[in-house]
Amino acid sequence: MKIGILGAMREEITPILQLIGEYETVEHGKNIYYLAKYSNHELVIAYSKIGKVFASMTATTMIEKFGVEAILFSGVAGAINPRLKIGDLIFATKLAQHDLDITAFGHPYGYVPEGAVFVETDKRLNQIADEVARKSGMRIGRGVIATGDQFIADPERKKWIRETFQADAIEMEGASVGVVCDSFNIPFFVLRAISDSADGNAGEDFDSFLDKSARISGYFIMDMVEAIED
Ligand code: OS5
Repeated sequence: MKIGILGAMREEITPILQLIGEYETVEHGKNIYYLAKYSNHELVIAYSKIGKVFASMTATTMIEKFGVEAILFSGVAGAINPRLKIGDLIFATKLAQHDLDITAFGHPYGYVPEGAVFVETDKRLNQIADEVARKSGMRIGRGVIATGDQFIADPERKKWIRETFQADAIEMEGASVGVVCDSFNIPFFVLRAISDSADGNAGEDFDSFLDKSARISGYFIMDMVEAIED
């Protein structure tokens, strides 16, 4: 199978590239795509740069130019659910764009006509994640992830996102990748390891835990790649 592995920041794909060791590179649209073989699969790996626009573009390129048949997102997130602690893994069952607002027209937050508030991830990939976690004795959570072009470091905004979308974690790319994959009927999976709690300490925590949490997510994604059948 041809699988796309996407991160937003370079740090989010570095552990994956280190594990793979050998790859070719192709530059396209100011991104580098790393092509490799791993466990009977062809992989296309890239970091998009931060935010929904860059992530949408890279996901679209993976599908339209490189022909990937599934996309796995690997990276870090802020915790919204107080039960999530730094280093914990969570995958999205569904995602919403918390910064999408045409409520002036009577629509709910996160909704635009011909879209939907939530985009759902692939049930089979989510099941594989649960199986991989069970076999390796790791803990993994599942829940709602909210996406927006904002780094959340404000308890009031965090509370609003939790109450409006029942979100468990926050990041800046997942829902946009989901909208692209849903449009092209490509199964997708979003995994995040917690780097901060989206509060007043978020900036400092993020800087301290980015590398460690990115490694936790990246290693788990590669265990999943091994568990995916052709
Ligand atoms: O990709 C962005 C979203 N990521 C998940 C995340 C998150 N999202 C929203 N709110 C939170 N509390 C979150 N916690 C984790 C992480 C990432 C956040 S934006 C981080 C930007 C950090 C940075 N800015 N400049 N540099 C790093 C240095 C630099 C310079 C040149 C090239 C590359 C980096």
